[in-house]
Amino acid sequence: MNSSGHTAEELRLLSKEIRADVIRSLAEAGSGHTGASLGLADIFTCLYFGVMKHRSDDPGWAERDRLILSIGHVSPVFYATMAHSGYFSKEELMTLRKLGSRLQGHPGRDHGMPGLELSAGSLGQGLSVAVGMAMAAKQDKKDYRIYSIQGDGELQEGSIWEAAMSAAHYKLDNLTALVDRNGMQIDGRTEDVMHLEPLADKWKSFGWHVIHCDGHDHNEVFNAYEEAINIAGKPSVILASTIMGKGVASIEGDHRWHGKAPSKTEAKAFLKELERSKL
Ligand SMILES: Cc1ncc(C[n+]2csc(CCOP(=O)(O)OP(=O)(O)O)c2C)c(N)n1
Repeated sequence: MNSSGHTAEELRLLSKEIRADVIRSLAEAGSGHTGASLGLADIFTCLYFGVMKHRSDDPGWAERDRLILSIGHVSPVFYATMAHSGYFSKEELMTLRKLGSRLQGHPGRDHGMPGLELSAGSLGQGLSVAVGMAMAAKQDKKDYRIYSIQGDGELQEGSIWEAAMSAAHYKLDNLTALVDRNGMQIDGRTEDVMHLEPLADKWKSFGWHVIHCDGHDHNEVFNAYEEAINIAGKPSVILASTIMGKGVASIEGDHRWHGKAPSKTEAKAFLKELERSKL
């Protein structure tokens, strides 16, 4: 048992099932982003099944923690986790990217999806929104926390660093950002496209508390969030090492799966690989 109240085995199976739903829903949609969606399954499991205060039967609960998913393209893992949390049925996952569905390729509040804080897809905007929400919580003397998720390629957007600067200036210790440090972006390795290292030093120099974790180890992820919650006077960022495509060995670490969905035949093979994986 860990801080989530779930056993390690329960969390392991949950993340695996979320990955399977990511594969199934993407194959049904025929398009979408597979790589980082699979890579983020363990982190989403921890957020929705332990870290965040939220109520699937009351998505607008005023005291809820807010998740700002800046990288809207990983919607398949977001939706699959929300379905497992009870926000909507697992059957609805099969409407991903269909006309009229609440579950659009990039999450949109206009489509009526419950529990969605921000319409997202245009990279670089989420951290600024998270900063605004964290400031509002402080002004209103509310205890809820703000969690944001950034892609590592997304950090090449200048607006991220304006937001980082202001979060430190306003001492937003109710804000925890997480960077999905899979080392990949749409065109290849982040370090080849526009290098980010030394990444921890960059965040530290902007006044943030920096935490490292293995983004596929549930305990490490829980510990990282707990450390962040206990830091006073500054915002925290978790640099989570992940592997794009994690769980499907044949595509792990392959940036060509950043924005591609499996065909129905590939999906069958992926599900078998997932079943065989040591996850
Ligand atoms: C402002 C903006 N520019 C470009 C894109 C297109 N785009 C979508 S995802 C992506 C790569 C982002 O890399 P990263 O954040 O590392 O995500 P990952 O490859 O890990 O999924 C790009 C360039 C976008 N959505 N928004």
